[in-house]
Amino acid sequence: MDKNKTILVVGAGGFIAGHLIKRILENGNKVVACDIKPKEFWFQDFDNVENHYSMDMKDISNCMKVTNKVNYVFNMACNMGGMGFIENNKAECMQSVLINTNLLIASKENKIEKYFFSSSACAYNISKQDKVFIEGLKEEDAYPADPEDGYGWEKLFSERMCRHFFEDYGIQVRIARYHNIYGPYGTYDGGREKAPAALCRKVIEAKKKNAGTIDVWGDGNQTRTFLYVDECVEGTLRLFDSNCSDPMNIGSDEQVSINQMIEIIENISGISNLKKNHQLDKPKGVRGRSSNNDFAKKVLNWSYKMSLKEGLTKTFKWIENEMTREGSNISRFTKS
Ligand code: GDC
Repeated sequence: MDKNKTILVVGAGGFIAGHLIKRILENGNKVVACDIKPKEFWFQDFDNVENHYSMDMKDISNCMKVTNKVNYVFNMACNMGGMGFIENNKAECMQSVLINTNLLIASKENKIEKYFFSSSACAYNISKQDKVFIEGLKEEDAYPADPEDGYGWEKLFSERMCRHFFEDYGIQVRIARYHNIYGPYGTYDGGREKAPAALCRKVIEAKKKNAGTIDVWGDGNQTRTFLYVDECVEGTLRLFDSNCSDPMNIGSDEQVSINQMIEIIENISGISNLKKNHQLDKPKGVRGRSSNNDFAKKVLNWSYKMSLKEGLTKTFKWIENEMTREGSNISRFTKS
């Protein structure tokens, strides 16, 4: 990444964006950061950044203001969460389309050089994910369109909007489809947390209370691939530097069932044989999901390196520390 470029990160108070800003600052770039959340709810907050707290990017005048003085835009902003959130807040999720639309229009007006959009594996056709073990999803498997209801439709539509801004106006776009990114400085409680953080928290709570049982959504046989956040940032920056304007998977191919992931977390925690209370009425999402990473390997000459066990160990330690830390502000991680 050219050090002389000034970079706008939208959704800067969020999980992935916080890690991204850290890397961009290490590279020596100037950063402008904004988020709808007030200061106290940002996961990471860096001093040497022009921060805009409580700034709603659904409002085009805000988009115009912050794109005015930057070269590159990273749109990491959306109203989102794990299955517990996106299955019950479809209208909320779909309104994120305003962020991407207004930011693209403002980027065009202010002649932004390159625009990144953070899409999701939820953009994939759900009928291709109805078995426990599936072949990794290739980029073309998003069509014919039948994505996750609400959240996935917004992501697929916004991807397409990027494509047309590229085709019609020549804006350089880069689009990543993230596959369940996890790690420290992310939500682990309050309703928006995804499975890795939620299950770390539940195991930590069970250990603390000597409970012996944890609640698990679904039968636990559903599968996913998970990617550690540092790997995600690396893949994102490589994609950004590439010439690829098509959507690209940024994920791992270490496909595990939720039950297998719990076993890994139990090992990390030092306890074993927790009983699982499988809650079949809770949000489950697709039955099986896995990322095919051939396109990223070919175009970026890149693949993830960190095993799920290693990534979960780091995540577990961070969550455990947050849960036991004096003065830990749990609400920081739960605010919408
Ligand atoms: O929430 P999530 O990580 O989202 O859930 C994965 C699986 O883990 C689901 O089948 C869920 O039922 C199961 N699960 C079991 N127990 C729990 O306590 C729990 N909490 C949670 N959250 N899940 C539990 C996600 C989207 C994201 C993002 C990624 C991209 O879908 O929610 O917004 O876009 O996909 O890959 P998941 O993987 O279905």
